[in-house]
Amino acid sequence: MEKLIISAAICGAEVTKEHNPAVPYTVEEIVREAKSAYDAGAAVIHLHVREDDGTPTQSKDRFQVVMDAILKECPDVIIQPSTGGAVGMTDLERLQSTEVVPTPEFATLDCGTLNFGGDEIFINTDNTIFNFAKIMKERGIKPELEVFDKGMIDIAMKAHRKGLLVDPLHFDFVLGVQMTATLRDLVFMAGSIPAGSTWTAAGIGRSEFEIAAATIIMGGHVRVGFEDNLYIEKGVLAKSNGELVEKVVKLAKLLGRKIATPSEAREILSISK
Ligand code: KMH
Ligand code: ZN
Repeated sequence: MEKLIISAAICGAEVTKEHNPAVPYTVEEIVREAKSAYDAGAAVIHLHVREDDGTPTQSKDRFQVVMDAILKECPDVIIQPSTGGAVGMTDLERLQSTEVVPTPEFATLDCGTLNFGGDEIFINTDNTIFNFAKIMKERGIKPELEVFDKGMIDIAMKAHRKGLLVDPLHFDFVLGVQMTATLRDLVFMAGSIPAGSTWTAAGIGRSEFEIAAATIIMGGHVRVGFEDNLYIEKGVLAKSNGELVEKVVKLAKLLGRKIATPSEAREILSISK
């Protein structure tokens, strides 16, 4: 089976130090978490950035500083900036993370609007999605198609029919926000994407490692990290993103899957550096 790409969503925009004191805010803290994940076996860092007080930001300058600092410590890692940002940000704010130099090789593209808990709605209209896809295509950025339910796969395929996405596609199934995170959901999502596509799955909260184990067996790729889950096991906070990645590496070893280096991940994802 293809080697396993581990993505680490190290920071997110919603979790705070009140949830887990190891959630990173400052540049130094974000670099510390990126390095712990990379050293443990992550090939991809899914990146959000914060102000020093923890406020999420999509500031181009902040992304530039953080990305430069991560690359000093993890020179070959694939950094995947978020274009989702935080609920309520404008499209222009969100797109700033794609304006850093050099242009990112990979970035998220959220493929639909969803309920984000309480009164929060994460808005991604068709025009937003098509515009983000067009800009990423023009800039040569590979989109990771973030799909929180099956309808979002269908919206991504609309963008594909418009010529806004380049094959092979790469999806990230984010399970446990809008749709549930059962094995049936995972099998349904994996069976709903075009042949030849690659996929990652992220199980939110307590489903993280169950979804990871199933994904390893099914031949997909795995995302873990504080953005998705703060616990290493029931009731025990993870000390670092590295600890979460280590657990996936152990699962992969048990299940007979080797871990992809960043350069192997680029090959699997058809990303040219
Ligand atoms: N923070 C969420 C509103 C992404 O990174 O593209 C959006 C999100 C998805 O995290
Ligand atoms: Zn994110």
